[in-house]
Amino acid sequence: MFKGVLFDLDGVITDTAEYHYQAWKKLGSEIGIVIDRTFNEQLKGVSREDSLTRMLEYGGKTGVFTSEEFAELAARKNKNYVEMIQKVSPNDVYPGILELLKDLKQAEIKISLASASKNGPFLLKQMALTDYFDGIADPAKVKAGKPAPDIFIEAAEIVGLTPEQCIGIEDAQAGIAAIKASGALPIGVGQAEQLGEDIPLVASTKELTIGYLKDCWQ
Ligand code: B16
Ligand code: MG
Repeated sequence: MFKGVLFDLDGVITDTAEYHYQAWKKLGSEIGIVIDRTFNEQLKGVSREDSLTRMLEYGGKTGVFTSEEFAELAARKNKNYVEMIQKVSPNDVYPGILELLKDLKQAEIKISLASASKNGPFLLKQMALTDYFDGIADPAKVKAGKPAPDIFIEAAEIVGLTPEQCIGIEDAQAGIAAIKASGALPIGVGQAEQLGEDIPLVASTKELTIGYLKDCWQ
């Protein structure tokens, strides 16, 4: 049996992925870069700075901004995003997630957060989920962001496990790649088009029951 579950946050526990998209879109419109949802798939799970780098590349503006301006743009996006997430509440937890957390706790399976977001602890607090988590990996501490495995390795280690003993749950291409590279068993939330045909996928978090996780493990 698996001994831990490593959770992505944005797009798995709640729909902040939409706020990230809106905040990047707004920043893009201020600097003359138009992004759409297809491009946004590439930003999911990717750190703030790496997302900005990708967006500048996409808009043909690589090298246009100094490092100070780059930092200002990243901070501006985050300011908008942080304003949007003030209203996040327990009502915003995706269907099935609270039941899953309760069932995992009852089964004494470790619960750890493997989010690239520096706003993760704030969001868990807003949704009243902090107490369910045995560990929260700090994305500022890991060397390389998703698709590198580092954050999933860290999330397993802080709860005393190896990734091989864990299931990782993700909604993003970069995140699934990171789980695979870590050695944990991936489960994707989303479509095969984005996440691939080779892993178990659920269309909705409602399907993420402890029974489903056990089936995937076997
Ligand atoms: P922040 P996850 C990721 O969270 C988001 O998917 C990604 O869009 C965002 O850029 C990244 O966190 C960094 O977030 O700017 O709040 O530090 O999906 O890994 O939970
Ligand atoms: Mg995500």
